[in-house]
Amino acid sequence: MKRESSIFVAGHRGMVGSALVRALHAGGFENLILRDRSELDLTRQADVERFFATARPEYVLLAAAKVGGILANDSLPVQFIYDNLAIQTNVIDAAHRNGTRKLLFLGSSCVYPRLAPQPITEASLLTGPLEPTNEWYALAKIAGIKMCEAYRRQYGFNAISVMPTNLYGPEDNFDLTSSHVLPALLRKFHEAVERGSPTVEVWGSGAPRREFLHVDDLAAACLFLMERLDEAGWINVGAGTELTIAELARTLARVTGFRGEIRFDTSKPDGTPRKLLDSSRMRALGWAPSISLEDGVRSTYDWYRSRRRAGA
Ligand code: GFB
Repeated sequence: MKRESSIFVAGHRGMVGSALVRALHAGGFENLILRDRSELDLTRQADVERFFATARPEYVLLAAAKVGGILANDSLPVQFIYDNLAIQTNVIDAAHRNGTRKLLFLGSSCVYPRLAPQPITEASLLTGPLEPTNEWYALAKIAGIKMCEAYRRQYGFNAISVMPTNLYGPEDNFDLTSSHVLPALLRKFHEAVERGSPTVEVWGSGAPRREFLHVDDLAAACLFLMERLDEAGWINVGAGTELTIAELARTLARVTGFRGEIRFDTSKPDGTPRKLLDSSRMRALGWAPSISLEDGVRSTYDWYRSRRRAGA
């Protein structure tokens, strides 16, 4: 991508999209095309076609998606499969037909089988049953990966797919019913300290293991891949380390200053027992994350508190 290239960041108001915009601005890319949902509904095919025919972006970063934590995934199967299939189908096809030079599609580590050997290599895709709590989302994302492959194979369209591990950072969703675990627990501990509550409830057994990557590291990885990767397939982007949900809870309690009791609510689902990506392909290309979990959590907590102070 050149500094003056036109780049459409789909989903620029979300956590990943806004991190991509920050990284692009920092890299001197100023010709960004951004549309919020009121201007362009990406689930409407005719609207997407009209937009692409006029804007004709040279590059597309497809970060628009219906996303959420374990409970949202489990309770809104239609939104997770329909919205994601519609958004990615419309955008990938319109990009191809309107002269886009390269498109980056964002998948998720939950595309891999529930019991994939750990760490999970790219070759694990479609080798076993999915985790039931997020299979609707996973199926849509698998279809997105395969669409990128199909457009490359049939039309030579330069579409690449990136599989990030569990992400966190500024602009994350802190709503307790739809968020992922890290923002949910930051908020629960923060509010417990504020209210002087003696206990905080953590869903599940605390035993599942997860890998967390700061979204600014993912954004840097995406821009790196826009320069370095032009081939079929999909590539994992992870931090390389994992911890249990109980360990994560203790880390977040420390950062927020919560000294009370952490209780595990085993009536809530655990989800996949373990999800650690093998990111050796990324490492071999020369990319590595730079934000430790401790630093990333502290800066995300600072962001969350300033948001609250601003009344957002
Ligand atoms: O982050 P999370 O919702 O998603 O949950 P997944 C991770 C683990 O944290 C699960 C536990 O074992 C949860 O039971 N957990 C503990 C909590 N307390 C909480 C809480 O207060 N809120 C939440 N949300 N979890 C997601 C998929 O799976 O992974 C998405 O649902 C996406 O589709 C994402 O792929 C990367 O890691 O289980």
